Amino acid sequence: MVFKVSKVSTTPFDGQKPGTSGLRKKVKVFVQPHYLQNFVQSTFNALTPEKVRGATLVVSGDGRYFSKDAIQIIIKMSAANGVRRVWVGQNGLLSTPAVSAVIRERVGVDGSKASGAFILTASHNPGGPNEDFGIKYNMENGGPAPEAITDKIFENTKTITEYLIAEDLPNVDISTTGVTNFSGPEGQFDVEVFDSASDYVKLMKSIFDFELIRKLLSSSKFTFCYDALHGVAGAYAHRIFVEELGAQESSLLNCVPKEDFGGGHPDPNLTYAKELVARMGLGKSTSEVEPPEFGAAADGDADRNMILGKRFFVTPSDSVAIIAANAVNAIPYFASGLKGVARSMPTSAALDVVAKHLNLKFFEVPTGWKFFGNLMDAGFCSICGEESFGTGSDHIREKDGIWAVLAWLSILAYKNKENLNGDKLVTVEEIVRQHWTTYGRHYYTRYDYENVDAGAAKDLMAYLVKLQSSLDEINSIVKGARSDVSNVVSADEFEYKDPVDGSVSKHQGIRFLFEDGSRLVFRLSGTGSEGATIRLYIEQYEKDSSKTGRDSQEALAPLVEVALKLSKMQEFTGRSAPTVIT
Ligand code: VG1
Ligand code: CO
Repeated sequence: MVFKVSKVSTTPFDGQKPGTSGLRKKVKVFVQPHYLQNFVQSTFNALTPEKVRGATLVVSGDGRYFSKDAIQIIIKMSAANGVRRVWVGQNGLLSTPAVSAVIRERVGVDGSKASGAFILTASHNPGGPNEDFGIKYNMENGGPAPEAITDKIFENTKTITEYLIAEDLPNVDISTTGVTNFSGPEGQFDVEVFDSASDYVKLMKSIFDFELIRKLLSSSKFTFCYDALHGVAGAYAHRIFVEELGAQESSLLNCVPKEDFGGGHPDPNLTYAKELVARMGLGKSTSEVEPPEFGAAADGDADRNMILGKRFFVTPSDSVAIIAANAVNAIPYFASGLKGVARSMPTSAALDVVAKHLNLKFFEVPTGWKFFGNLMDAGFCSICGEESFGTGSDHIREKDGIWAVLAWLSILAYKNKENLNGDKLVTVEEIVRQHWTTYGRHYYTRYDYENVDAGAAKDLMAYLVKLQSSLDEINSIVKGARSDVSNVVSADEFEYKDPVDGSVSKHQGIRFLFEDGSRLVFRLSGTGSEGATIRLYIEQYEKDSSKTGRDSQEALAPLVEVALKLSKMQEFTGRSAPTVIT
């Protein structure tokens, strides 16, 4: 039977603008007739024809509610748009980093290679019928579509009048691996369902010394815990940590992927990863049981990571700096040296200090992983990170949660190489404190005001931009709030010119830079699905090694006070406290 291609008339929906990482909306919005279809067709129309006709596309995601229906719709639309084959991870599951790896590495039995992917995820946002769904398109290099493409997609969504779909194509069983062949008016169309983990596991084994990590994990002195928060990381955790590296089954928490993430918020931070935080001895209740030496968590689509030691939290900004400082020795993939390092603007300058010490190329880009891709493709950057629990390298073009855990395990394994039978292992905390002693410490915190009235958030930002025209006025507010805080020496909106393609991204965050190197940054989130989220990033550098051991909220209290006064946070938002502090 030859499937038929139908042209379906449609009208545009408002607000289909991809944010920091794709289009994210409530499921209720996505299930409206034509809503997903409009976005998918607008994406096809934004690509050059050879990236669609005859192409191989990957479609999968973090398994959240509505994914299974969305996959069938995208398969039917791909068939109708002349795509040659669609690759789907078993049960529709592929982590965001695994999608990137599949695009870059996987070769089909007939030699085919993928040229792009629809990733179905809203990442760290909750899932379920009343929660969020999301979709984003990744390109041939395995990275998120750049702004030139996402802008085009958005323009197309505003004028769309019809989409193509093969309505009579039967649903494909995505629960079992194998190839299903179909015949269309223009020839063959195949759907291949494949194992979600194999390509990714193979890539990890080519990067890290699994033997060395295995020795660490099998040492009786080392204890480990990994929390997937019911996200897609669970589809990889057992294979990698238990089967490959010999960790105990009991080290895995919440590693069964669920459509609603067990009703939780799959965001690996101190607020939402409650169970792990308690197990690691960081919660308020002190448990009888000795916490593990090392703990980590992932977000819904497994591109984020949180790293914890026993009763110790590693800030993501420190984490990327520490990985960069140790990579050449501890990780075989980097043995011949780093090409350079990069961070997003609001991420602390801990990485800058390492780059300087090691004489590495260094880049500061706007928030969002898409900005790292060009640097990596051009060979300028090996390791990069964001303060928002994102860390990764040029092995793919997405941040990579499990990679970050393996990087930390590699550092621990390397530092304890000669020590596995000794008295005591070198701990996560010791590695971090040693790093601060060598490089100084960047005290860092982020305040999130979630679901604030969108108009109020806009007004607050506009007020700050206006305030930036007068340093005198700024400093009189600063000094009025706290006389012990240094002067603001520059205030601007971050603007980035891509050194590879020259493209310019404006309005990427409002910065206040202080004489002593402290920074305050304000920006609006681009990943929320309702209202607005204001993010306030606060950072202070301490070089004196006798002062690097303070509690960070205490050390930052004066700057926090200044930030709240400067922005009139409570006045604009009505909030006396943030929703989340990290
Ligand atoms: C947030 C983070 C940003 C990250 C983005 C996507 O964006 O701040 O650093 O790249 O999420 O991460 P925003 O615009 O809300 O601040 V993920 O794991 O949600 O794909
Ligand atoms: Co994510």
